[in-house]
Amino acid sequence: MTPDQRRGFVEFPADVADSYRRSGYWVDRPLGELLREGAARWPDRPALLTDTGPRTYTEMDVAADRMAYGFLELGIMPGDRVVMQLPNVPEFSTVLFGLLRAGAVPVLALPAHRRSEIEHLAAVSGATAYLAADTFGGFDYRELATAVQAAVPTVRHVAILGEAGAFTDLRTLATDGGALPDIDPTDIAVLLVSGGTTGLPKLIPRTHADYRYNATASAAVCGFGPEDVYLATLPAAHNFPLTCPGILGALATGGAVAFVTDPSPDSAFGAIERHRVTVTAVVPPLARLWCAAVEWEPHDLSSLRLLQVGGARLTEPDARAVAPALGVRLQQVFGMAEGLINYTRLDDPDDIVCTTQGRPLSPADEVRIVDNEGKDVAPGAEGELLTRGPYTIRGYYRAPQYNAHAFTADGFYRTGDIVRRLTSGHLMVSGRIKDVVNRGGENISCDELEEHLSSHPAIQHAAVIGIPDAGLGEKVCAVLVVSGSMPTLADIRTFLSDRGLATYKLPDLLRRAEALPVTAVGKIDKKTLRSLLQR
Ligand code: OOB
Repeated sequence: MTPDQRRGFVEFPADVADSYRRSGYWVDRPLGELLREGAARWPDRPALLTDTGPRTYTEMDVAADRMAYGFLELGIMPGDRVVMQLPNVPEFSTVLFGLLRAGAVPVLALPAHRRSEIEHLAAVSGATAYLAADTFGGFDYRELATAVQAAVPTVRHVAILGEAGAFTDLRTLATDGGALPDIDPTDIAVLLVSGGTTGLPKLIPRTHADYRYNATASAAVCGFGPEDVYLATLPAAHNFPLTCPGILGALATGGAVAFVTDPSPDSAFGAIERHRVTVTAVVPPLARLWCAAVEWEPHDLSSLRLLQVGGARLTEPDARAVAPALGVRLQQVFGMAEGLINYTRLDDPDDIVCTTQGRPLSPADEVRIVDNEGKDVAPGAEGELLTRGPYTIRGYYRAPQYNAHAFTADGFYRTGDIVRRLTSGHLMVSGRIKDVVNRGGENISCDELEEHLSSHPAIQHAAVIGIPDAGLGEKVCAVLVVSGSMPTLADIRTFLSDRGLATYKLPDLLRRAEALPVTAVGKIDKKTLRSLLQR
């Protein structure tokens, strides 16, 4: 790791790292080698399925190397952070592997992120480059690139997939080269973006060793093998479709990967049929939509063996509907970009699969369930989930103050999720104590949104809360104390978009209040606020 990359990175303690290595959880090979090992084992098998035909493991491996040489030639140095913001296109995988092999650290931004988030991610990571598609979903990322470069001077390079205009064309970068840098598996491989609880999104440093284990152990639990075809339905930059087992899990086990940019039944069912997809992952609202859509979308889904659902709580009725509607096995996944992933197992009884959110991936995952005072609760009782293990971070990147309360002194991550544990080890998620709204699997930091709202000239105080919603689980409600006339929802949404906020974070509902209830210590009392609104 370069000294610049190391700054603000909380490493695993040396003795713990040694024990993970000795137990075989960590192997001393970098993440970018997964594909090279795949090419050695399954040279002619398809690795990537695209609308213009398949690419074999060998072809992808060569493409990844050429991409890596191209990045180095452009001036991206080993250790550099690179904000990568691509939609679910086949190039996602070659760009990712190219960066990994060049020793650069992709900062995996979601396509939905806008100026506010991207500038923040680039600034905190000290990124030297920004990679994006020209346009996607009606949004022009070249304009965003211009704004990011103007605001964050470290961003020296911009490469664009598609019509690059004044920027470097990502497609013409690939080139032949001599040597690639050596990579230490304990270095940061990728920086994931957290849903965040306070302020702007946090960066989650995942090392080569831990992230590789995340992918391979997940692939084993999900029974991945060379016959599998994984469809990236959710945004590929998210931990769930990327590595749980996702794209990386499929490529680690000889399977093939396909991408869709649009998760609607119309588009995704077509892709499942065309590519004979066996596994994919969705969030609960999408699972429910897919179950309904089999009535009107006449596609052959018979290849699908496993539907993973996670990111937000799946209700029991929705869980029970999956197998009969889609003819697949359901798997509930309760995970987090910070690390810990819980899966229901393929051989779990149906009742467990439909009523729990799974159990930890690794025998080395440590789970504690604690009360308000941090004491372990009685077996089976509810409490906050704390966790530590071979693929759970020990700290957010460059966030020492935040880390001081997000982690315990002995390195457990405070998830902010309220769970209870069955004797089988399966967890049931019953709530959360962190101040986020989970809108259909997208976590939105209330704090971040409140800060933006407070900068509106008419708004004196703002509180953001989640309102239960049958479709999305929760909707974003902004409660405003205003001077003068109340702005409309459309006004507020435009105001926030103009500030560069991602669309999924915009409020769905507005409520006016004369004052906000406060707790004894003077914090906004969201519990009271929620009950006032639901009356
Ligand atoms: C996944 O990761 P993140 O980082 O976007 O969000 C994590 C948070 C969890 O702490 C929890 O609050 C919530 O999202 N969550 C769930 C859940 N899965 C995630 N809440 C209830 N039930 C579930 N099944 O969302 C993520 C990462 C990897 C795999 C799957 C999901």
